[in-house]
Amino acid sequence: MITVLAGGVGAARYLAGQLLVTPDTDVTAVVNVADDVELHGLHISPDIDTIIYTLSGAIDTGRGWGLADETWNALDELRALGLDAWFNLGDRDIGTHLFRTTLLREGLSLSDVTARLASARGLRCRVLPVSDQPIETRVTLASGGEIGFQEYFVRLAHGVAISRVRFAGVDEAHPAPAVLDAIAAADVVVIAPSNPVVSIGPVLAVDGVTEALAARRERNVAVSPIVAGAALKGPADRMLRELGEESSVVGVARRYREVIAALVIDEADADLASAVAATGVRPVVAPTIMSSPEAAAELARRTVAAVRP
Ligand code: FO1
Repeated sequence: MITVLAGGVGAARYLAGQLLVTPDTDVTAVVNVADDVELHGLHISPDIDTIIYTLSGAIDTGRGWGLADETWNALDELRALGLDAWFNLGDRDIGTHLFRTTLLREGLSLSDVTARLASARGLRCRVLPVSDQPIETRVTLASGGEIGFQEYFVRLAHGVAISRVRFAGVDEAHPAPAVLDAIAAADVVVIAPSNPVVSIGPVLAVDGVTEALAARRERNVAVSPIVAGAALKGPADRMLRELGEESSVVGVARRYREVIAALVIDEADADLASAVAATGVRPVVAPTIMSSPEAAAELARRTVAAVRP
């Protein structure tokens, strides 16, 4: 089994590649839930939905989130009624959030709801929230004040400097059922090329996850989301720098070195391979830009091969 620790868009692309080279039923995604947000009475789980929509082919490929062929009537009505609807929810996407919110209110766990969403969209791989308890990424702005992740990422378009990130609720959160077993039983655990701070960070922060990974470090590998010092999408590079870390493959290796034996870095960073090795993590140089499904499949094949027993 291949277990993939995942955030949003980058992880979804990687997982789509993994499913081209591994039987679906042999793949488990353990997904960040700290991007989740309650808006307009709806429980929204962006990273879970991005993965399920991408793997089922329903994703809007231009945006990388939400559903294709969307309409925005409900949101237009909200705005016409005077609500500041800054988080764009398409009419079909709202169906997903109504489904999730209804079942959660009936007492189902986030894991159960996610399993039903995944199977309803025909997925045969497992999609596990890292925890069924609420965890919320809170971002402190360098200019002062603390806001929720989606306010930072969407309402402010992550165009502001931050000074701190914390995961509210993580101390009370437990790994969701099957998560620790999905880590222990995996032939290989892959940390997908997601934002190390706010996508993978919350996953590693859940009680028992880092320990479970460290216990089998030799069979764990990460794919750097940073190429030539920059993130391919989103604010990962700036967040690392603003938090005083290095926005490079070396900075990523330092973050993950307790839980991975190898880090896949792009050919653009081949000159940093020895600096990565100096952190105690084995560098694996390979093309990491997933410009096509075939490129993602080849990346997944080489990533797993880097530590496959
Ligand atoms: N990202 C945006 O940049 N703007 C949006 O309006 C937006 C709405 C949205 C709605 C549902 C959903 O599942 C994701 C959405 N995202 C949006 C992406 C979301 O902010 C993710 O958390 C990021 O992609 C980071 O993982």
